[in-house]
Amino acid sequence: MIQRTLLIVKPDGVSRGLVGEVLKRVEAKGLRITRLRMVYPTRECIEKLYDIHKGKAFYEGLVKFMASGPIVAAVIEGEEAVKVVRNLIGPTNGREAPPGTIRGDFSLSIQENIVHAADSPERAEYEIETVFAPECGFY
Ligand code: FUP
Repeated sequence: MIQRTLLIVKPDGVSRGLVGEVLKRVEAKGLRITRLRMVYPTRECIEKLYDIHKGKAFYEGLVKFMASGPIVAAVIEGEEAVKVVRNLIGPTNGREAPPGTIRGDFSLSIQENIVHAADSPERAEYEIETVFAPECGFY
């Protein structure tokens, strides 16, 4: 089934110059990039993006980190795109993510783990709406 999902290169991925590397892997897999936006997000936009994590111990640090610099958001389309992109990025903790995954190859951190990807088609629609809204930020 053709799906669309949201992939974000986080501030650490952008500042480390990994935007091209991440997008290259998505395209090499055979998925299509159908929208792209670089945005320096407001705190409000990130709070909306991560609404499901509100109240958790790592929430404040996560929001501050995600609003600390520009991010690159991409809408990705293809067969089972949600699962395929989750597999490309790997598990949350970069130290445990297997080599060959984006996090496994480029991160040693749980928080600064280069990328975010939606975990369901419903979340993908919500997150795309959030991050591509003009008021998400500037750039
Ligand atoms: P993931 O879907 O793999 O991005 O992971 P989660 O939805 O569980 O967490 C979202 C983000 O919160 C992670 F990318 C990083 C951050 N996080 C922490 O900083 N500490 C934690 O213990 C768990 C998550």
